[in-house]
Amino acid sequence: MSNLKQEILKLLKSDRFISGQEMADRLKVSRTSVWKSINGLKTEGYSIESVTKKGYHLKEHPRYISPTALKVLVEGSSLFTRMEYLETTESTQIEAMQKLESQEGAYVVVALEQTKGRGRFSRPWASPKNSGLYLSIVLRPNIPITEIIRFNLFISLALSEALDAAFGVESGIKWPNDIYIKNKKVSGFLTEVVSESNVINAIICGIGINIYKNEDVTALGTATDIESEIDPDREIDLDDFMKKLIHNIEVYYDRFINEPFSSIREEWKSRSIVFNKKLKITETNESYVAKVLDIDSDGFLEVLDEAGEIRRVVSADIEL
Ligand code: BT5
Repeated sequence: MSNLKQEILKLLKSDRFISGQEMADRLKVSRTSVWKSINGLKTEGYSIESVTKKGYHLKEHPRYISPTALKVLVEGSSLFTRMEYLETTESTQIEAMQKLESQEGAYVVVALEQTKGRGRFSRPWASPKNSGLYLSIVLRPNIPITEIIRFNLFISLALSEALDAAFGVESGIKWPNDIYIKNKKVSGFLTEVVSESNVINAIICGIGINIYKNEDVTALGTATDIESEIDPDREIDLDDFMKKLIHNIEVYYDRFINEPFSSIREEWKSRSIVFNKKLKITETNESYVAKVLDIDSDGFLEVLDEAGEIRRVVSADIEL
């Protein structure tokens, strides 16, 4: 049998109240083992209450993702073979890259804190302890490196939809790699690639999501977090969000491998927040103001600049 804590967590999540005896009977273990596992889950942050004559129940969700929850996710995953859990690290991107040789297949590295979290172009990503989710996913698609733009489009949809489903918010995609709620950035991702002869060996996609309010993040002025945006009557359940995110990544990764961008283009456009606005666009050495007209079948933006010229934008920063 898999780890007892995982099985007990599953039972606690499926029933409103469940007695220690019932858990012991269902899992064919002693009540002492059940009790020890419950204590283990409490140490991981689960608030488990025992009510006389009713049994145990999950009172509050932990403010951070737990190692046991990750193990439950790997068990049910059709894609990921391992999920590594770290209390703290410089960057999950670095951790994920260091494991490329020793770890086969697709895997995930999750941290509760990053001391040197980074965004694109080595910009910093504020990653305070127990305030956000910081993870890197490793995938090995074996396709031409030029496909990476399309990958970002599929992943942004997976992320935005998971946020909305788990937290009841209305997030939007800011091309190429940001997720916004009401004009503020709640999440960003960074896609790095290891390739040989223009074929991808591995994609290392790092995702950062602001969950709880934190001064380091609020101080940026352009950022928000789920706690500030969620309906106050609704609970933040990180295990549920991770489950939905991993599921969406599995679904959209499969679609990315098998389908063209056109199959998600309308869905993607309906979530995009860059269309028909005048925005400042910064490409490598040039900044200009332009209106975003459309996104083509390759995932490049078509923009109309102030001189009336239509440009095709491959990689850029966009200011709203
Ligand atoms: C990104 O870069 O948005 C990609 C962020 C990826 C972070 C994840 S966390 C797990 C994994 N491990 C890592 O080390 N990184 C990945 P970019 O588009 O370059 O945005 C960076 C800019 O966003 C910064 O220059 C700040 O202005 C702003 N920023 C920094 N921290 C932020 C935060 N927590 N929330 C919102 N905005 C932030």
